[in-house]
Amino acid sequence: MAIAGASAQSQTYVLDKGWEFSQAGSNEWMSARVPGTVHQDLLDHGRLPDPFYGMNELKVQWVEKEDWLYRTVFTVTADQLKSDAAWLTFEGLDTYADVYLNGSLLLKADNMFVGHKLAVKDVLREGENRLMIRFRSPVEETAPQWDTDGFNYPADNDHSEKRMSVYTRKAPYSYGWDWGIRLATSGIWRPVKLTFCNGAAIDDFFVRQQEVTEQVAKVDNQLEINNVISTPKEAQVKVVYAYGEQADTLTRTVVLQPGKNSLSMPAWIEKPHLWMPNGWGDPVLYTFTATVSVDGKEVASREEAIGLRSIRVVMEDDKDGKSFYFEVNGKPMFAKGSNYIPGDALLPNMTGERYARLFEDIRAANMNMVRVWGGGIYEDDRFYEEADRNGILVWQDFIFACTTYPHDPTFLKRVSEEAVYNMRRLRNHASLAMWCGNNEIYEGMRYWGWKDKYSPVVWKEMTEGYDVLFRQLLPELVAANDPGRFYMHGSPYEANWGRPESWKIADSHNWGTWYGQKPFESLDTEIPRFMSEYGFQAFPEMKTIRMFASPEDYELESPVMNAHQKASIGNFLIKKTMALYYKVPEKFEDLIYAGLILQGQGMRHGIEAHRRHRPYCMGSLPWQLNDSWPVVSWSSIDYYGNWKAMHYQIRRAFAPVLVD
Ligand code: BMA
Repeated sequence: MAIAGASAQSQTYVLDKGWEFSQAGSNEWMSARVPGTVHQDLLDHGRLPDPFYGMNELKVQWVEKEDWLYRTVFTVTADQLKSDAAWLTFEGLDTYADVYLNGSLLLKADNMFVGHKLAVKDVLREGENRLMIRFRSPVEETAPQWDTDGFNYPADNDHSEKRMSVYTRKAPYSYGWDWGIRLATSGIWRPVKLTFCNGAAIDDFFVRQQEVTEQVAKVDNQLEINNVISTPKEAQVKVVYAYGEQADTLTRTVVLQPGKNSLSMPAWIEKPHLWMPNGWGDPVLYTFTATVSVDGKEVASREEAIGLRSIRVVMEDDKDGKSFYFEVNGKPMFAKGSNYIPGDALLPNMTGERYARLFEDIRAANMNMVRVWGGGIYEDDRFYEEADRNGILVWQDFIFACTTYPHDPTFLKRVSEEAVYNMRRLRNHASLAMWCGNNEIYEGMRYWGWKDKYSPVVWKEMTEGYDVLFRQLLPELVAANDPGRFYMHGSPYEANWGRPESWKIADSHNWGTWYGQKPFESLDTEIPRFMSEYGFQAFPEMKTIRMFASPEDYELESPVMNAHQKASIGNFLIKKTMALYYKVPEKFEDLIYAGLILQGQGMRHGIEAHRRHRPYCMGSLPWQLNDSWPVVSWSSIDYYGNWKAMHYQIRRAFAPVLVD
C-alpha cells in the first residue's frame, strides 16, 4: 500500500489495506479484513460455515486451537522518513500476538484490552515495509497455566473442559456464556495506524471536571505534550472551548523539554450549558480543542467533545440500610436502563451504524443508563460517543465476571495496564458515570458453593485474590487515573437475591423470577435500593429463528434449538412461569409468541414496582438489553435489532410519567 504525501505537520494513516492471513504452517495466504478476526476472514473465503446457523458452532471450534499469521506491506517515502518521529499504533490485538516490522520484533502483546503505540522511526525503510503479526492460540498459550495450577477455576460459563479463559485478558463471553456462542477469536480487532510526527504531539488531553454547578464549571485542561525533537523548544499552547456561538480561549507559552511535558490549564466557565441525561434536557456537548504551535506553525491539535455535568453516586448508610443512587447535576436520578453485552460475537462486525441504532433504541425506550457488563469488553469509542450524544449514563464494569481470577504478578501487571489504558481512553466522556470492579464475583464467592468445592489453601488464594484485585489495585488505579469517578468493588455490592435482609444494601441482582421460579408479583415486594439485574428469557421472534433454523427444527428441544438455548433449564423455566399466567400453547410458533408477551409483561411489572418505590429504590436495569448472536435469551432486542415485546413494554414502563 502506498502512503500519500509528506507534510511538515503530523500525518496519520490507517493501515487497513493489503492485509493477508494464513494458518501458521500452511503458507497459504488469503486476503484479510483489518480490523477483523480470523473467523470473519475464514468466513469470507468460504473456509468456515456460518457459525450462527444450526449447530455450526461445533464445526468452528478448531479455529481457536491454531496459530494465525497476518501480514501487509506498506510504502514509506524519503520525505516521511525525515519526520522527527514515527509511531505504529495498534488499538487492539486479540490477544497473544508477536508483531514484527521489517524483521524486527516490535511487540509481544498479551492483552486484548490495551492499545500499543510503538516508536518505529528507526525500523522503517524508504520503499516497502513489511509488517507481520503472529497470533498464538489463546487456549494453547494458557494450557501450561491450567496444567500447573492444579485446580479448575469456577468459570462455568467457559464452555470448555479446561476453563482457561481466566488466565487471558480477553473478552470472557467469547469462551461461551449462558446466552453466548463460543467463538474464541484471534485477530487485529481494532484499527492499526501509522503516524509521522514533526515537532510535537499531544499524547493526552484530559478535561478534568473539578466542580460543575449551574453557576460555574471549573475544569482543568491537563495536557501531555511529547516534544519529539532532542532540544527544548518554545511553544504556544492554546485551548479553545466552544459551544454554539460562544468560544473562549486560554493560551500559554511554554518551553517544551525533550520527551513528555505535562501541562495544566485551568478554566472557569460561567453559567455553563449543562449536559443532561435523556428525559431531562439536552445532552449539551462543548468542543474543547487543544493546539500546540512552534514558530507560529501549528504542529499538533486534538479535539474533545465535553459534556459539563456533575455525577455523584450516593452510597451511604441510612435508616433503611445503604442507599445507592445517581445524582446528576445535583438532583437524584431514577436510573432507567438495561444491561448491555457485546453487540456481536465477532466484534469488528459492529459498525458505526449499529452503535447509532443501538443508542436510538436505548433512547427510544426512555432509558437514561446502560450498564456495560463485566463479561464483555471495554467498549469501542463509538459506543461512548453515542452515549454522550444521547444523554445515556454508562455504568462501566471492569472486565471480570462470575469467577475468581489469578493474582500472580504477570496477571496483575496486565490488569494494571488495561485499567490505566481504558481509563485514560474514556475519562473525558460525560456519560461515564462509574467504574465497577466486576460482575457477581463476590456473590459467587459467598453463595455459589465455591468454598466447599475447593481446598482451604485454594480458597484462601481466591479470597485474597479478590481483595488484591478489586479492593486494592483497581480502586488505587481509579483514584490515580480517573480521580473523582465513583468506584465500587463489584456488583451486586453485597445483596443476594435469596436473602431479603440484604436487599436493603446498595444494588441487587434479583434472580427470583428466573432461577428462583417465582411469579412476577414477587417483584412487588422484593424491593431493592437499586435493581442492577433481574430478568426473564424469551425466544426471539420467528423471523429471527428462521435465520438459524429450518422448519424441521421448530421444536422446543430440537438439537438446533437447544444449540441456541444455552441456559440449562431455560425452556423448563419459561414454560413453568407461562403456566402461571396463560394456557401453554402446544404449537411451537404460538409458544414463541406467548413467551415474548410473557417476558414483556413480566419485566414491565418489575419496572413499575421499582418506580412505585422511589425514592427507596432508585434504579431498574433489566437483564439484558441485547444479543451477540441469534439466541434464546433474556434480551429485549434480538441480534438483528428486532425489538422483542419486552422492549416495547420497557418503553411504556419507563415513560416520563406513568399512571399506575
Ligand atoms: C446474570 C449475568 C450473567 C448471566 C445472567 C443470566 O447475573 O451477570 O452472568 O448471563 O445472569 O444467567
